[in-house]
Amino acid sequence: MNAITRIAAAQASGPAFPEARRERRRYRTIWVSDIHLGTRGCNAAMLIDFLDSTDSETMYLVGDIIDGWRLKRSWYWPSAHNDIVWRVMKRAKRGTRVVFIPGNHDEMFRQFAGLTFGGIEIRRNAIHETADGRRLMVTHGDEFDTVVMCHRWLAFAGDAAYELLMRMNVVINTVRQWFDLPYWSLSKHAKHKVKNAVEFISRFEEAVAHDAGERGVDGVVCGHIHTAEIRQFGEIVYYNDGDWVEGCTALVEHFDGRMEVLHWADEIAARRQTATAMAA
Ligand SMILES: [Mn+2]
Repeated sequence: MNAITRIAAAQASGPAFPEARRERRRYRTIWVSDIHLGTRGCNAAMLIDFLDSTDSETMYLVGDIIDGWRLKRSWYWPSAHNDIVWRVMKRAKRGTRVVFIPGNHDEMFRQFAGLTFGGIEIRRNAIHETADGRRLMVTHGDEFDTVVMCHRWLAFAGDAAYELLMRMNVVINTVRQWFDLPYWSLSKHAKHKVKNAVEFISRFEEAVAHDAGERGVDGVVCGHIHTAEIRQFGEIVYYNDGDWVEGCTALVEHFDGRMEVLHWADEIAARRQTATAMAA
């Protein structure tokens, strides 16, 4: 049985963790990507918290949602990962327009571009129109690896050192949780110290924005490099929604067209502080 069939079959059982009954913040649009379900690095609990705290008219899944590469090597599918798929499908059933743009790690879904499954539209790319009338190209971004010649992200992400970093990130945050400390991304901090990584990120952003300019859109939303950002390049705005392996971020559009990156670890920490203050 292949990954898609196995994941679909697992949906019949419903969620292991029931949805939290808290008031949800409403946005016009939500973008998330690079969740990497099927890997130990995925911060599933934090994403579940995000999904149970927010709602939107439209939700874009901007690729690398399910890590097919890793699942092919060995099957890893804990109930929390299943719950994320269940929650996304539930959103579609409740009326959110859900658009899935597969990335390089879930490229097995690219063959279904143009089709709709369980209310989820699968597209190769999309054009999103904001409330203030701007047209944004939505794409995963892996095709720009080859444009950025100096240092391929793939080479960096597939690196043994990077994998080790990801594992250490999980261990550190498990220990931090025991001591009730907020989430802290080791890899995110390490990456900013590596000159090659910083240079790659900056060149990638430039290449994506340049391409958007050629296509005549006002901006571009992508993922892939696990670095959330809102950056202006001349007339073009570059948006990256980040990831749920390192940064745990989402990009949102408010009802007036204003865009914002949400750092969910900070949101959880703020909520806890409020709860502690109210208890005192
Ligand atoms: Mn990718």
